[in-house]
Amino acid sequence: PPEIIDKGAVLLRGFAAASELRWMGAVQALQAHAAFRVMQVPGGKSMSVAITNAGDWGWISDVNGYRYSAVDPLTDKPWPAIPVFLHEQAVAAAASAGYPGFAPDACLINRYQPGTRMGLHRDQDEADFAAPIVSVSLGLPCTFLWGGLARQNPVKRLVLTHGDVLVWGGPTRLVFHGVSPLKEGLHHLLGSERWNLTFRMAKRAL
Ligand code: MD3
Ligand code: FE
Repeated sequence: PPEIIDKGAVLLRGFAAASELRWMGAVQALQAHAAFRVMQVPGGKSMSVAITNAGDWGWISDVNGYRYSAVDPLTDKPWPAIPVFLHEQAVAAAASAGYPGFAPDACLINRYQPGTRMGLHRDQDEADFAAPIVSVSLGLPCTFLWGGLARQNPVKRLVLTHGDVLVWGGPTRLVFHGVSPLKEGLHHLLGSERWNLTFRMAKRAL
């Protein structure tokens, strides 16, 4: 049964597990066209995780800031399309969490290795905050950090495991969130990695 984890935020445990091989095969194929890479952030440091994208828009970062780009800065070519099956699954997950009409035009893929993390941030580069974000976890488990609408609010912890799908929208769409450093481990399909895919409506309106 869907778990409500915050106002508007729904956790579908294991939603993607039944088709895990299709998810992983799709990501393998995508990264042959748009490689995982570590991006710089404003201030000159680098992100901890490696990322790539699929879709009409890809989220990128450099010393000048964060934005969505239609082309991969490594190749100057468009990002690969979001595979049809993944797009359908993301739309179905959103609908079952109470968000009909989800039409993602961007899929950001994060690759975690042991010790890598994602600091507290909010996703605010999208055009329409009425649209939810659908997040799919594959591989090693992680501790997801979920705070409030202000950075100083207390943070709760939630373990996300292989196949879990989190749909985050509504009044808590702009909460601060992050991921604790990945612990060493061995997943039977992904080895020592965790992959996270987030489907977004970057430029489109709900
Ligand atoms: C809550 N990714 O890519 S997924 C990100 O596991 C990101 O790689 C994390 O935060 C990861 O931006 C967390 C869960 C998630 C995704 C988007 C959200 C939670 C969210 C957007 C708003 C609020
Ligand atoms: Fe985020």
